[in-house]
Amino acid sequence: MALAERVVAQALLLVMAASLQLSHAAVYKVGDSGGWTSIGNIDYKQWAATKTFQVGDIIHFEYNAQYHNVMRVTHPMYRACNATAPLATYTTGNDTITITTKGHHYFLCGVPGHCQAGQKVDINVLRTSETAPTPSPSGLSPPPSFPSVGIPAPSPSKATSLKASKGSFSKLGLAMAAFAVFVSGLH
Ligand SMILES: [Cu+2]
Repeated sequence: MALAERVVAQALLLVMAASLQLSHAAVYKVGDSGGWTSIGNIDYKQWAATKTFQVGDIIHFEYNAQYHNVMRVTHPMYRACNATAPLATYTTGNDTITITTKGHHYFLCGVPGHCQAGQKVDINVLRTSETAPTPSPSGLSPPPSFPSVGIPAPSPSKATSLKASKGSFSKLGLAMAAFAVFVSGLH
């Protein structure tokens, strides 16, 4: 395969993998029907605790932009309700933020007193959470192998994870088939 074609094909595969990942994305409205507010003592810690956030998920902040805003801050700023130097500020009243990395994402309302009143949320994407497989930049890596020798009968949880992985592989296979068609079309 010529280098140019290889690059194009790999780029295409990456786009496909990304779109597969997007199809798994969920939209979470912060506070659910209560939205993003300092009134009513909404427990955003409790709200976040009931969710399993994953990379690619969309966090939706809905609020009256006259009275509130959204600021992404560091952990120390979050703990101290310090809104003086946010990493990012959102002010439309209808903000959607796509989570692109694992770990904690801290948000608070920068209006004085609101964070202290509880208008702050920690979106934690667990590092162990399952994500869609993505090809490595150097080409296709072989699928991870599962230990099959010397282990007792699979536990229900193991059976579930195997099933999920098979599903992901068949999707990847579909993408690869489409990519093969694309490459043969180049000739
Ligand atoms: Cu506020």
